[in-house]
Parts: sequence; structure tokens; C-alpha cells
Amino acid sequence: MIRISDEVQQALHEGRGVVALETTLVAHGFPPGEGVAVGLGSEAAVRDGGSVPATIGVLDGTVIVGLTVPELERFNAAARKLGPRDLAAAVVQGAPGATTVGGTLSVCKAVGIRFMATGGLGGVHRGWPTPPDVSADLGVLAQTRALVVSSGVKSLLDVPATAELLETLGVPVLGWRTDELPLFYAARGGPPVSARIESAEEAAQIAAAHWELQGGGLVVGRPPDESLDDVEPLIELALAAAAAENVHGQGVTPFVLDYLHRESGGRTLAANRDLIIGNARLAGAIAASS
Ligand code: PSU
Ligand code: MN
Repeated sequence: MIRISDEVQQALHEGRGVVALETTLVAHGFPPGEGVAVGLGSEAAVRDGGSVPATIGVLDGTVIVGLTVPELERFNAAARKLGPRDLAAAVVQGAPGATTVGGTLSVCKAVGIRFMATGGLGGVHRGWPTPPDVSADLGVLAQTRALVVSSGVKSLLDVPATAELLETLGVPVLGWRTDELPLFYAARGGPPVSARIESAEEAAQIAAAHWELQGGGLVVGRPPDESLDDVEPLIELALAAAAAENVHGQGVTPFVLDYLHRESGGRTLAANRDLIIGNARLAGAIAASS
């Protein structure tokens, strides 16, 4: 049911750094065609950092850990979005499926990968409990020995509420050379992190200690290199437009991203791409020093 590429298998066997990458952002996070370039750029960045990338998704009834380029190119808007609850059905039904952070971490747990990189984690939606929507990313993260590098959580979420829930779940939130959890596009203004770190070695040491103490997942929040400080009003407009057009559930994130990309003249798209690739590089360096 699970196929691990030879390169990833060998790296795991030799105890080298391996960094998992998700496919939801490839299939659903960028305009058609651009997601694959971001996926390949992330893989190159993990290698830059000194580790082996393992991009994960479901094709032809198999969970693949370490997709080839032609396989990665099959991830487009037609792929199902696979959270942890959706993996088994996609496998049995032979449907192409792009894994979210939670779906990817479930596979990491099954195969023993301890590091992952992404753009933003899922979390608590604004206005909770209407909608009563909290991402499955958080529950899986709490139960999985893995360190995830992200630029915080998705920008359209309630970031302080998500940070509180991460605390409730016992998930350390480490700030990469910052005291605040980044707000995805913006570097500053987020809730406080549980500890600030200055180096990849420090992140790897804290993760190792957390796991020895029987802890599960950790987040490293890396701020974008170029902070966009004027996106929040656009996010509010995008969410209002989504509500007005009756967009709900899984449709909200692609709708909001598309709205932001259009209304910012492409600045949010470039920022999103750059931060994902920067996070992959850092995750590569942390995994390599573990
Ligand atoms: N951040 C983005 N675009 C995305 C996601 C995050 O900028 O597409 C995806 C990630 O795969 C994340 C998922 O795990 O959204 C969370 O979705 P949900 O809230 O439905 O659990
Ligand atoms: Mn959700």
C-alpha cells in the first residue's frame, strides 16, 4: 500500500535527514502549473539544506513517499484533498489524492519520517464555532513525532486561537530567530512562541529532547524573508466575498488565495512561493543536523 522511493528508503536506513513535503499545496495552493514548480523548488531547497526530500501523495491506489517528477506532475486541481481521514478511501478507490499537512504527517508516522516543511498549517477558523472548523492538521501533529517548519498557520485563520490550541495539545511552537509566531505573509504581530531558537542545531536538539520526553509534534515558525504588512485588510475582504458567494469548507482556502493573488497584483503568490521554499531549506538543514 505504501511505496517508498529507493533514495528515501536508503536515506532513512542510513539515518540521514529526510524531509516530507505535502501535495495539497501543489494541487490546490497555486494557479494551474505553478504548484509543480513550487514542489520541485521545495525539493531542491531541501537538498540545499543537506537532506533528502520525500514528497508524498496517493496515486493509483498507492501511497507514494518520494514522488518522481512525472508523478508530481499529475497533481492538479482534480486531485482529492486528503486529510488523515481520507487516505484509506483514496487508496482503496484508486483516486489521485493530494495530502494536507495532516495527511502527510500520518504517512510520516507510518514510515518513520521526522521532519516536514510547508507554507502554513491548518488551524482554528475565524469565527469559530461558526463554522465549527478546526483543521485535522493539529490533532495529527500532536500525536506524531515530527517537526514541521512553516510560516505559522494559514493567513485566513484565527492565529491566536490556533496558537492557544497548539499549547493545549502540548505542541512546542519554536520561533526561528523571532519571539512571535509569524502571520504567514507578515513577519510580525503574531502571538508569542513557546521558545525562540537561533540555529538549526538548536531546533534539532529540542526536537530530540521533546521526543525523548515522549512528546509528539513540534512547529518551527519561520517568518517570511520579505514581510508583506498590508495583506490583512485583503484577507477580510476575501473572506467576506467567500461568504457572499456561499463558498464553504474545502473551497474557502483556494478561493481566498486566488482573491489575494489577484488583488495584490501577484505579490501574495510570490510571497507564498518564496516562504514555502525557504521553509523547505530550513527543514533540510534541521533534519541534516539531527
Ligand atoms: N496553506 C496554504 N495553502 C494550502 C494549505 C495551507 O497557503 O493549500 C493546505 C495545507 O495542505 C494544509 C491544509 O494542511 O491546507 C489545511 O486544510 P484544512 O484547513 O481543510 O484542514
Ligand atoms: Mn477545515
